[in-house]
Amino acid sequence: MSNPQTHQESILFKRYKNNPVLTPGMWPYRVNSVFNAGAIQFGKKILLLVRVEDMKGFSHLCKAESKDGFTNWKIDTGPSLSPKVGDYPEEKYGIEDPRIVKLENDKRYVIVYTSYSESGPLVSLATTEDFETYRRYGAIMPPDDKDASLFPRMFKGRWALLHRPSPTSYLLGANIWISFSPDLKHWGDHAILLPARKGSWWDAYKVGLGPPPIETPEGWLIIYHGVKTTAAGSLYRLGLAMLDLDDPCKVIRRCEDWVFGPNEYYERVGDVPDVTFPCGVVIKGDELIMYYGAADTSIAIATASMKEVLAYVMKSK
Ligand code: BMA
Repeated sequence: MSNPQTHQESILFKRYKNNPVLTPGMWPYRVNSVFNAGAIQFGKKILLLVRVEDMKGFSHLCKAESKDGFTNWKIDTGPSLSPKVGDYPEEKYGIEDPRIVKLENDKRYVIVYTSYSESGPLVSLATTEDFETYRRYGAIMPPDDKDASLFPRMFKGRWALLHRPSPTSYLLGANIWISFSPDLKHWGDHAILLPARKGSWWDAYKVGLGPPPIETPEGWLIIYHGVKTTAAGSLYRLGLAMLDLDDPCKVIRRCEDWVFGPNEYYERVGDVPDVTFPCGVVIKGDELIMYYGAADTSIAIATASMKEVLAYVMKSK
């Protein structure tokens, strides 16, 4: 039977023909699922820090590298970054959903990830230069908070972080916030940046950042997920926004329509059905390569032309 939703396919993003590219069966050790990977160009390779859920249900991060970013993945033979509960008790139930940025004029890569603490999910930060050894900064936002990424450079002498605190009441909306820090450790000047819409919108009541902000001539391109709650469960789809290049507190565009969502079998069926959840992109020339978790089970790729994406975003309101 052909997929009844195929006519709703986005024109901007195209799925890679051999999706999904990374599946639990490919792992060198026994795992439940592999999804929501951070991505970065590292030397000549594309490096993913993959969220791996073990057979207990806890997540850690595992490195996978590929020369072309699509094929021949070399996967670490064990966990690359595991919860370190003795020193960081907030990592008790695992670490999840990393977003990686390379700092400008700096050797460091910053990884912002979700730690699953006894009091719920929160935001943690670590740095690395080589993806072998990591320096942890610990919890930088208290629970409940997730879907966070740093910007790769400072604004007026301060680092900026996007993240998504969750309010106690669903109807108040889980919105994307921005916060600032002089040292990556102490954060303040918290403000709502991109609120969830309300009512029947595709991104009503819950939104969260996808990959790190992407620097473009038009501004910081934001790919975010919106969650629509239905009688049958949640639908995780993607939308686009643009922030001012010099002042990321200013949202200059926000598209109305979602641009990518669950459609193929591997996105619709899995541990959590109907989820497309990117945590990383790599830009090569005009090609935007987006790595997304599919149904919280495997990792897939969709590509887009940066030129087309920018034209689409800038012609919206
Ligand atoms: C979100 C996050 C993601 C997950 C998604 C769908 O809240 O926890 O890690 O992919 O739910 O289950």
